[in-house]
Amino acid sequence: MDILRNKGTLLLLGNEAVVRGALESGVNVATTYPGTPASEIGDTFSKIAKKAGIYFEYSVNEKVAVETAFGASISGLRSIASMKHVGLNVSSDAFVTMAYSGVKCGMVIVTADDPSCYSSQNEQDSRYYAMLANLPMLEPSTPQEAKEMTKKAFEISESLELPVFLRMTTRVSHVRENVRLGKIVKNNREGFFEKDPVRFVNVPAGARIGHPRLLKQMERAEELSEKSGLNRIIKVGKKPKIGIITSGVSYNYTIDAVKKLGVDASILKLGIVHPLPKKTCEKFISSFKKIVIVEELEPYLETLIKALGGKNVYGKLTHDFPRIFEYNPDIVYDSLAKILGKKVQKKNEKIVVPSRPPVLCPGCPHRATFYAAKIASKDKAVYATDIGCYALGVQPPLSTADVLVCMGGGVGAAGGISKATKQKIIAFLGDSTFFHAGIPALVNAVYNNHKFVYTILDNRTTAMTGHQPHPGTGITGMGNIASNIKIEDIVRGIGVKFIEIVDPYNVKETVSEFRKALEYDGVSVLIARHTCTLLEIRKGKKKTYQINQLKCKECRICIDRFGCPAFYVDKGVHINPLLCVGCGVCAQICPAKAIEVIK
Ligand SMILES: Cc1ncc(C[n+]2csc(CCOP(=O)(O)OP(=O)(O)O)c2C)c(N)n1
Repeated sequence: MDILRNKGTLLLLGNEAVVRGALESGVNVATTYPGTPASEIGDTFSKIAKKAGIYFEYSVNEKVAVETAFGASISGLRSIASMKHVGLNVSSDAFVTMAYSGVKCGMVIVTADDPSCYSSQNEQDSRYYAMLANLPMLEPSTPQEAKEMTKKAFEISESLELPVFLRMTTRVSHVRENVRLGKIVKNNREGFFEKDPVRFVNVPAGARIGHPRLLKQMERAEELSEKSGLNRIIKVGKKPKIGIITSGVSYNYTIDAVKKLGVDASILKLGIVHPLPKKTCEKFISSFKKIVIVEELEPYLETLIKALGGKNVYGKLTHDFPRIFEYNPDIVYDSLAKILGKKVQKKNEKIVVPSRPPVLCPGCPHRATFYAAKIASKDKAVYATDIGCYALGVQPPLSTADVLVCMGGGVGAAGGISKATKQKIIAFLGDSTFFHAGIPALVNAVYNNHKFVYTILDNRTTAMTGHQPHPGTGITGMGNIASNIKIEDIVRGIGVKFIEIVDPYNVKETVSEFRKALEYDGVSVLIARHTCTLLEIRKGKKKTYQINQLKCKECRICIDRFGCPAFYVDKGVHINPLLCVGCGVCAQICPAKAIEVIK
């Protein structure tokens, strides 16, 4: 609860600093759908919402998160919606039109981009969404700036009556800094929605009024950007010979590299990346013979600067900087050194460490479900999977991932495969993903008579992103008890005729139900329900298993087919008691019955 402290400094993650910035702005409503690198924004709000006197929710998906925040804003309360970059895709249908209506009270949409795809299915550059929707976007470089820019974003949003984006990236979200605190603004206002259908009802006639209004506001946004003080010029050395334009985390690498290289340079650090302060940029680029653009991901600034007449622009389009993956101080130093005709750094010998791909935890119920699916289908099925812990089934020995796109994409693709082929198909998606994006695909599959097994891996939580609740869990983001929405009721309501609920820890039953589901002529739904092991073991471990070496025949099914990381080989197969959670699934699959409970 330290984040509610009123004075001094506090060591904050970039994401926590965003929350603090919102609290110092008198935010009333915060929404999110979790996703790395943005998750800590929602999780921090969830911890403090009651004490801070604000409303917070884990919405069912990002689109609903943005819509909920919008509803609050047009009712006169400040609101913030946070998500990861791919979540911005999900919410985009909503905010592109919200830009036409505009908002009333400050509304901030936080997107956290993930260069290098550390925990994502792509590394898209969200700055283009600001261009697409024609909305302002701010980009901080540090946690302190993240706090200040969140406040600024609320002010700009309110002054332009437009939603405003705050773009974070992994390194800004997840770095910690001692952040100077301001005063928390408590705001117990009650909102009131004043009807204004011409503005808020985007039928074509309304939208045609909204679009020119937006363009006008964005002209004001550009003037505001010029005067905001968020776009700064930092001079290094006495006689700068090159001009560098940068933003976000790239600024930190740039300033370090410039100092280390000992060059005199002028750095235009853009805090508002949309709309660009054109006059400032034009003046800056006309002052230097060489302009270097340092930015992660796409050549967004580079293209815009060239469009403003920038000549001798060095960046990604000239292949001076990489176009993919996250930057770091070495990449920026070496790229700048090459452009300036200086020596690149001598590389330290690379330390080779064994690769350790993420794996499903010992006792993970998903592993047991995958094992049963493979046995039942004789491993001949096409496995359409989705985003969640179960995506880790891609690793051998399970190898239960043949196609993965986006949340809800696996079950959608399964339908297409079933129409194109006669193959058996098993699709997997988690309970949180079911609520987020899995329901429309199920409706589609039932209505259009697709044929596949729609498996819901129901571990009673959103495990991958940190165990956030969802509508099936019976608890809200405020920590209140809610009546949980039963997945099976939804499935039944959609008209699915084959529905079975199994406990994947019961191998025999799960295999048997998969067999029946695979034979069913239509969409069969199997709900594999068992609470996430990490949540279960927090309540205490019940058993530990060991291998009776006298009975073990070293067939290694437990390792080569089941693949639980608690097994290891050291003159025979053993179970590491520190890793074993006592699920007992391995004891059921061992043909020699050699796996026994430690008494
Ligand atoms: C559009 C979008 N939003 C958020 C995420 C981040 N994310 C990755 S997996 C996941 C959900 C995982 O929960 P669940 O489906 O229940 O599976 P579990 O991890 O619990 O097995 C989320 C929210 C994402 N990848 N895409």
